[in-house]
Amino acid sequence: MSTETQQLSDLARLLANAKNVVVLTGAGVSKESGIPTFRDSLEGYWSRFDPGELATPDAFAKDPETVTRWYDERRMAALACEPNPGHFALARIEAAISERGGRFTLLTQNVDRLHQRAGSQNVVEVHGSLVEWRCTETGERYTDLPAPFPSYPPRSPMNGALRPNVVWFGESLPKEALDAADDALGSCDLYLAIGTSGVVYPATGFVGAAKDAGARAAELNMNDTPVTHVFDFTPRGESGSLLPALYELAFGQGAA
Ligand code: BJW
Repeated sequence: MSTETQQLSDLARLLANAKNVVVLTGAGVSKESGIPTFRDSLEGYWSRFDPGELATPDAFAKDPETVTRWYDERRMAALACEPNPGHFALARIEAAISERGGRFTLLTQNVDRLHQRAGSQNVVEVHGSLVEWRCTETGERYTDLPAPFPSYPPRSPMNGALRPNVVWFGESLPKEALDAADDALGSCDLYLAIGTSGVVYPATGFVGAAKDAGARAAELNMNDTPVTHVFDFTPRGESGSLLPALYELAFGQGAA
């Protein structure tokens, strides 16, 4: 058995018996649905912009038109994409764990809602959602909005400028999301970080909280990251292949 296969089957054995599983997903999980990762070079018109510079309150204050156009293009692209086998496998893993009375929490940094569309139930959007926009004057949130918007920045019915309800650099994560993450991580016994580069705080610190609670931790990614050394298991590959294989090994017919 190769080291890679051995890692996945050791991890599957832990998953099959875990009582409180916490998963953190990043852009790599949606890549096979056709959504570029955050740090990929984008194509076409948007290749002239650095996403790290557009995802800031300053960028929105200086050039709301460009920022909201970028988010609107991404919103429409996300709505046109479908969940991939990695999203569906996570939903099946949650169902299998819930069925036997375990706890499963999916913390996602992704703003595309593909986990929910794949059937995941307990999803915490730590960086918000592209589908939801909020009024910069009243804070009111809107989801049923025209796609594309007729003008940039889009306007609320009361004519306030709308911004995407996502978390930009320098902004705090939503308190309810941080509380839900803390609560799940505090008693977690297995933690999986999937398709994330591990460079953005505070999400990259979640593995530390899980390990403090005594959890084993796995990083599923195509590549090593700056935090790889913290993890006990590091299977390498595309999440759209690794996750269905992990589900089969843990819960499928002939599972260990
Ligand atoms: C595959 C795959 C496949 C590919 N299968 N794998 C200095 C030091 C420390 C911290 C800071 C600092 N200066 C500022 C900070 C704080 C800052 C931060 O972390 N900055 C770092 C960049 C240094 N964080 C914040 O500001 C956060 N707020 C906060 O901390 O508040 C308090 C505070 C404020 C200020 C100062 C100090 C404290 C908020 C962070 C919000 C992040 N927002 C974004 C944009 C969301 C909206 C949008 O989508 O536009 O969230 S940034 C972007 O990065 C996005 C992502 O969710 C996030 C993480 O990216 P992710 O998901 O990991 O994607 P990639 O592209 O990086 O990686 C993809 C991975 O997948 C790769 O590893 C591939 O190998 C892999 N992959 N295909 C499996 N098929």
